[in-house]
Amino acid sequence: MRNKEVAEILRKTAKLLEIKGDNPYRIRAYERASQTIESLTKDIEELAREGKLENLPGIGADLASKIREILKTGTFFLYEELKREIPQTLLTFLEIPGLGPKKVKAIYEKYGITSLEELEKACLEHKIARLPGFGLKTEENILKGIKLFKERTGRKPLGEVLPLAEEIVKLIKARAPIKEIAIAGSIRRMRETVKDIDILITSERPEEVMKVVASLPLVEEVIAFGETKTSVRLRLGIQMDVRVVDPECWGAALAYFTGSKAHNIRVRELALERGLKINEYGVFRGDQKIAGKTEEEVYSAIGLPFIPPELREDRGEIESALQGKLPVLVEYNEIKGDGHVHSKYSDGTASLEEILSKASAMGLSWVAVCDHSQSLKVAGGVPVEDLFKKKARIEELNKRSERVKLIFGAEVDILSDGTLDYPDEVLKEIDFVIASIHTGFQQDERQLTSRIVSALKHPLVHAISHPTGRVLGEREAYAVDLNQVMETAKSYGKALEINAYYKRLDLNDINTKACVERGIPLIIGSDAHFVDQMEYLRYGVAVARRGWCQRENLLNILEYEDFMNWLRWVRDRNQK
Ligand code: DGT
Ligand code: CA
Ligand code: ZN
Repeated sequence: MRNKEVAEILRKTAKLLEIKGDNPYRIRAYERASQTIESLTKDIEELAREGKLENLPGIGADLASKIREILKTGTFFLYEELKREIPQTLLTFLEIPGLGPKKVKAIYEKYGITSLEELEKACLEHKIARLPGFGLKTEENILKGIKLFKERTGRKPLGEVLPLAEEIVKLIKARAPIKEIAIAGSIRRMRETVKDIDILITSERPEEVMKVVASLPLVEEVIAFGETKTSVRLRLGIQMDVRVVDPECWGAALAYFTGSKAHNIRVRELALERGLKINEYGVFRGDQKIAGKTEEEVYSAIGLPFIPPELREDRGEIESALQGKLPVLVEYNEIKGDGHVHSKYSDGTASLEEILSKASAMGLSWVAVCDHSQSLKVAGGVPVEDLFKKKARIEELNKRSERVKLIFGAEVDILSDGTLDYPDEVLKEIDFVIASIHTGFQQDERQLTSRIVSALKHPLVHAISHPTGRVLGEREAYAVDLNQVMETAKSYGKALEINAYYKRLDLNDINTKACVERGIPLIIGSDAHFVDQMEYLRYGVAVARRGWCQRENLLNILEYEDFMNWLRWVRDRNQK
């Protein structure tokens, strides 16, 4: 049944036409068709095959042919055209109480606002109230609407939820009679965003445990209370499901509730092929339970090695596991350096000394201090004179610091014409040059791609930072042909960054995997602007692992001297 899919496209078409200010009859026609199809109990594909689409109420020859086009191609001409004309993100604005299509259109046309965050900001700055037909009251309503909408729909970034989940685990451990406890679900898989917190526990006194859970200080509301499962709503606006399971089933439950669903389905199919049954209680041959206590035992009963949670997305891990070719993923504690940190020299808050001591506390051996370049005034871009002061200071500090070294780096802006924001004589004095785009996002794909490609080809550049520019929940990736970027990086031996700031995670897991497959070197950078943000490195490692990264793919595992050698080697190779 593809009814939902078809209804959804027609509904979005109606909305986009509304924002555009199109003919109301046409808009209504798409809306009605969408509702009709949504409420159908018959399969739309079948109706189309039987030539009966035209019999549906409100669907004439014209709409019927469009529906056939959707069924054939997954989309249709008008919808594609509208999507090119109007940013699709505006559709979410219509879901906000207090915002109709006319208002959305006015806001977009006046300020070019396309994300909820920008809209929120504009309201707080009272820019919206100033628009004709708006006013302070409307603005206030929009703000309320945004808040509700976020609570209703939002997946939350891992970087916000994981620390909370860990805090909760600590509290439960301290207060309740538990034996084992683990975070499962998408958090255990380290997915970039998560819907809820899934926690598994074993205990001999489940009721006591659940009472502790229900009365945790972070709990806003108990949705369901039971000895085996309790669900609560946390103050952050996120749900948490806690399950107490039998220790004999611990491994099976952990595997089941870690998911992903797609991975579980493949594992279950494999079990069936082998005459076994698997569920959250164990692996069974007929009525006999043959595994369940540990995850290793569960996987092994089905003929699989243990598969790291970060890989469990049905992206080829089952096939690789069956062939004995699972990657040996880079480990969280193998990271020796941070490839991208900002200091007081640009818009960071930390002094070089503070960065050194944080790195030391984290057990790192090097940190590349990559401040913004001169023309990025909003981010305190470093003028050339100060660059050399910074260089001298780093050399001085490095002499005194045995275990941890700073690397003199820069995050150099790629200007709109593809040239770099420092002259070559300056660039060649900088040990580590990462280049990135901070302005001119609106350019088309050809221009943006060629900017990045020329930066990659520049002999003094080592890496591209946050290659797609996306910011979770705030900004979509800019239009860039990543394939071409990767090809260029590959042929010039340059690295691409996994920016570990939890709202960026750019490259993401899928693009990281594409780089790994092509043998492109990767470098994780926390992009910290406060020293504590260096701890975001773990989210970068998570992306690396989800992208099948092994030691050989990642520059951060190198010792300081080896990394410095790589930096020189890249320049030597490109200057010949
Ligand atoms: P989320 O919460 O959307 O960020 O992602 P998950 O993966 O944590 O999803 P969630 O919380 O709905 O369910 C947790 C795990 O439970 C999921 O990864 C796999 C398992 N699970 C849930 N529903 C099903 C199902 O219908 N079939 C199978 N095989 N597994 C399921
Ligand atoms: Ca979940
Ligand atoms: Zn940066």
